[in-house]
Amino acid sequence: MKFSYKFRMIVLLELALPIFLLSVGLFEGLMQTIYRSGLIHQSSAMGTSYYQGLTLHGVINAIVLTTFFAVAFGHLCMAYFLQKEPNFRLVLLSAVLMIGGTLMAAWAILAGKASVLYTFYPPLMAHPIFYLGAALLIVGSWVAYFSWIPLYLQWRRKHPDTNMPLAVLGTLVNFTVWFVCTLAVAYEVLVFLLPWSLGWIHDINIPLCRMLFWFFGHALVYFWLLPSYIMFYVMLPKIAGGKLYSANAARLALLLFLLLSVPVGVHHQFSEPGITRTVKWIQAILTFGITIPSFITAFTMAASLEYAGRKRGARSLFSWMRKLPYFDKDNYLFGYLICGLILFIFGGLTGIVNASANLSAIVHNTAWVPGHFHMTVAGPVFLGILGMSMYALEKLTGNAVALPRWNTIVPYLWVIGILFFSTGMMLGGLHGEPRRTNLGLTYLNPQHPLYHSAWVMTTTMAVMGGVLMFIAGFAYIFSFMGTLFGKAVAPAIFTLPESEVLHQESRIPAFDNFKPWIAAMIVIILLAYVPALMDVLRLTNGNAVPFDPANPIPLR
Ligand code: HAS
Repeated sequence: MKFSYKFRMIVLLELALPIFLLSVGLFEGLMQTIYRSGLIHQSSAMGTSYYQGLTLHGVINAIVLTTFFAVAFGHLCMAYFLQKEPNFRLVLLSAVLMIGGTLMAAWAILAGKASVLYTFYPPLMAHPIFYLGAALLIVGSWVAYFSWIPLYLQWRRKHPDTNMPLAVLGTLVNFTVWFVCTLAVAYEVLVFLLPWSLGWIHDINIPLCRMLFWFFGHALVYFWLLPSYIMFYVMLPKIAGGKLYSANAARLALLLFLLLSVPVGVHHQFSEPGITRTVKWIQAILTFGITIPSFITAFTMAASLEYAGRKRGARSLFSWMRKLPYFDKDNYLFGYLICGLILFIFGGLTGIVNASANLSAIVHNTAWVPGHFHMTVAGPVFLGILGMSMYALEKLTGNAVALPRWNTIVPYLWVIGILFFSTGMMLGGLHGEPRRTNLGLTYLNPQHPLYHSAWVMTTTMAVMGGVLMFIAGFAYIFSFMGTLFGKAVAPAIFTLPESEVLHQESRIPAFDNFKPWIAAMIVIILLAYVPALMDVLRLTNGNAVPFDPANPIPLR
């Protein structure tokens, strides 16, 4: 499909700006592993403090990159599969709000006025511009969502009896979850954090703010994940050389995320005293429920990949794994997606450990948790973003991929890096190593009375992983920028790979209609969150004073 010049330019900007910022995000990630391993014993390096760097790392990599990509990929999926571009004014407004918001938040963090990490929990307090910037980024992404709804409705009127394309279903599910969950964080920011940071109110209920954050925060992880699930279901079987094993399974998996992505946020608050055990138990059960769509995905993808391997000549039980096109530089997207899937096996299993309230008591707030989430958000999510950003860049510009061999090995190098990093972090976590702590100042400083030799090996593994990830990340950025500024070798005709389905399945109308799922979503959210909110309002109160993370003295 040939997109208009202005639409292409906006999408390219939304892909390239966060990849440019990623250079800072990756560097700060490497610095985290260096501080933690005790290679340096400083509270700041190169003009950036530990918590400022951790905030830059989390906000750029986990909020800015993911949101920009979800919007850009959403534009591409909706326009390509519905064969019509969204309203350009809305596309432009969305981009302006997101870029403006990002610049505002970046200023506050770089000026050292918002070292509050990506979760911006009170009592850590940021400059009002940080909260406003975050709010604008979110509102910008809503505008993109609103620009797709009329496109879908027009298409639906013309095709009342045809299943909507899978990528459209996934995109709309994702942004519906996003819209619902961001309402809570918008409320937290506008009603509590912003007035508190402006000095208009002094009392703020910390557990309530945390609950509003996690209402958003766990659904956020599926907002990160679903673009990759769209790539797995719609594109991976085709580029592997096979077919999608079951489209109905894919539809069911995507729709289940509507039901269960939001009402599980309390699993981040299992240690919170102001929430009763019944509420925690209900949300733990729902958390086990949210693994079901991922198990469906695991089986559907394994079956689809096995089919592809057998078509490529595999005969014995497991030989299909060897036949897949791992190092084909003209089919590099396969490498990014398969590496993401492989990491997600471990990311998913460690998530199931966290979901159990009693095991969470062992791992909560230890290095285990970043070990888990680097195999999810820095696994299928990040690799899907890198692979698809390169693919879209190539197709939107017609440019040849620069440094194609580097681009092909990036995901494999990244996987090795993550395996070192996450294994080190998780082993350390099981031995009590705290997360979000500059260990080099105390526990990994041999001169300090708190020196803890048991964490030397685990943090050394993590820093080795950090170095490999840094090299892989920069190899990608060079390849991406080389492609962006390279010469066109083909016309800019945009296509996305679309897998055929292996079995002819009958159409299930409920899998092609959002209404019953959205109704069920609202009911489950109310059942899960009304008792949780009642607990937190009954058992906690306000009066918290603000803090800076590096200083135990209250700010005012
Ligand atoms: Fe999580 C904490 C539970 C998934 C991200 N999680 C976090 C945090 C982040 C995060 C960022 O219950 C930290 C937040 C903070 O800063 O405090 N998580 C889960 C569960 C799942 C899960 C049950 N998490 C994710 C995903 C994330 C993510 C996805 C990002 C994208 N998580 C938790 C809990 C905590 C938590 C607690 C709080 C911990 C605490 O105490 O603080 C599930 O959704 C996972 C289901 C996944 C599976 C895996 C399916 C496998 C697939 C691959 C198949 C591979 C094939 C390849 C077919 C069941 C699909 C085969 C081919 C070959 C060639 C071999």
